[in-house]
Amino acid sequence: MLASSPAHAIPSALKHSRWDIFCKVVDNFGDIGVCWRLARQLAEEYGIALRLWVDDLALAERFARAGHAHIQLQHWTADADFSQTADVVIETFGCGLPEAYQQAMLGAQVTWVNVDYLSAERWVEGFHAHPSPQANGLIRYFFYPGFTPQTGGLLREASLPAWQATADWSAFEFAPMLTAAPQSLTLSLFCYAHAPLAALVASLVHSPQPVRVLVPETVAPMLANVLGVAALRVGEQIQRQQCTFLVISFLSQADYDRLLYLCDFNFVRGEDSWIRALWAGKPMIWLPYQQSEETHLIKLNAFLDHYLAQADLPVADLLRLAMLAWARGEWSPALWPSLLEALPALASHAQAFKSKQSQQSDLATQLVNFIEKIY
Ligand code: TRH
Repeated sequence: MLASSPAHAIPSALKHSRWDIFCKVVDNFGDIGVCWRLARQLAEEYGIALRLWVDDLALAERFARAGHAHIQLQHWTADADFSQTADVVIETFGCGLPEAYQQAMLGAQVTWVNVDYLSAERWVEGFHAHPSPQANGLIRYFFYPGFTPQTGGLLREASLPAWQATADWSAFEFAPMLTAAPQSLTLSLFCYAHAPLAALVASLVHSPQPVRVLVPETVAPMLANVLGVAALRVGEQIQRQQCTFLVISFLSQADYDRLLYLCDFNFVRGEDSWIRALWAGKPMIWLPYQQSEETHLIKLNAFLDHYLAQADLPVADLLRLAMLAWARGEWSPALWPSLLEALPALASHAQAFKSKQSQQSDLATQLVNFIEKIY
């Protein structure tokens, strides 16, 4: 079943294929954030009409908002009807497929691909695009996102350059507050509870240049804690010397993408906002999702090796120092003034990385081409 006027010609073999995506929300927003973004791109660029099965339907509806003509949200519950399989099923982050669905697959011709977590680690290249025969006879393929040609690429919509060319703050409800202090740098702050937020806040309060920090409402409780106030509501502004904090509502994915692009500096986390900050082409600090045995630091160093490969040494040293400090909870007061002083060099590095990484075929395109081959 095809959606109308797709941007790409879907391979003829897949022309009438029906697709299912399965998403299990572990925590936070990234599982559904990545799945919703992938589903939107497949629908809008390839005209694929698909069902997105999600266990946390309420969270999915928060992303889907008014919904999407070619994406049917399905509530993944134990007693859901899995008798009608799709032709292509995309499992995400190794969430597994319902037993009943797999049983139904045995009697049908279904292509099963697991799109896993993003990592810059080298081992990903050895596992990408390999089949994994299952005990029940089904074949599951592993598809690993990544930064190199030997991986499945990164999510990047074809419309990115076009919407970035026209992006501005006017549509944001808090826009008037931004025009009030045009000389301030605008930062976005999306982090986890384990971030050394008190240390960062202290360095921003004493910033050599005035800064304004846009704080998503989900991060506001952490900031309230650091500032010693009971609570912070959406729309609330708090000034501490050189720094003005502004609490903003949870935005649509498209608006949050635009915000990252319009900010001067972004603190991001997890997986989806990490990549969106890279496509924003602005200086950024990434906080990986915390894992046991410091696996997240291995992931961070692997990313830094890739992100800084072409960077001038001072830029590379400073960004590695800052991102490791942020991830280790060791943010020192000198870091923010150093980042501020190096901002022009950080900005040109971010732009250079964005244009180089944009040459890689995007994940959805590689996924469609891969599925055409194994279909
Ligand atoms: O929310 P996260 O921490 O999600 C995490 C990661 O995905 C991590 O890899 C995974 O293991 C864990 O979940 C279970 O960070 P992430 O990946 O950036 O996802 C946030 C999503 O929320 C992303 O799609 C952007 C979106 N978002 C909005 O749509 N509006 C907003 O206002 C904000 C702040 C985020």
